[in-house]
Amino acid sequence: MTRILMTLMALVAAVTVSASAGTITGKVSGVKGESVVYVEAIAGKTFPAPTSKTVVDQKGLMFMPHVVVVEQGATVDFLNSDSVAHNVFWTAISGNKKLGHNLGTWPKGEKRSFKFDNPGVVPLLCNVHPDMAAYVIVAPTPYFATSDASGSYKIENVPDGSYSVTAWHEGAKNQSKPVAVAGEGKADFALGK
Ligand SMILES: [Cu+2]
Repeated sequence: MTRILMTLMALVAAVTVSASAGTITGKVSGVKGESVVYVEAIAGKTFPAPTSKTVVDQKGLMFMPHVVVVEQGATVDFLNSDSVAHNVFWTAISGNKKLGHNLGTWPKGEKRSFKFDNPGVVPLLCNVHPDMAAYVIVAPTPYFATSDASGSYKIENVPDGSYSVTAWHEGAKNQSKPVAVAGEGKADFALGK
């Protein structure tokens, strides 16, 4: 009995290990520069809030980085490294105006934090400097990646399964497609306005 149980446990462990080693790779074309690709919410699955902190700085009158992707529930620290005051606000998340928020305005060396509990696209603005803009993409799963400048991306540690995968690029229309992962999955996207 014990031996059977141990064999079963070893089998479960082996399956768990192989299931966590999958990847989704592909290319986003039709747009220039980096895109964000992420696995959409998975029915019946929730994920613990990530503990890693993400920083968006304001430096040289620009948000740095310009595009950042975080997992739902992540906290982003907004810094100000300039000698002028900056503000951070967004009017909506993925078009939902109820999720608009203004973090306020603060001077150099200070930071304000925000926990993004709702997935979607957060277009960051600064009401002191109308030219400043950036994006926080809040992915509903821990399975996301930023493409390189050529559009190639790789999402790692995706368990085997069937997913809806979305590609986002600034100024382009989102595209989602079904992807089956069995160790590997592939999805190419062609984005346009
Ligand atoms: Cu500013």
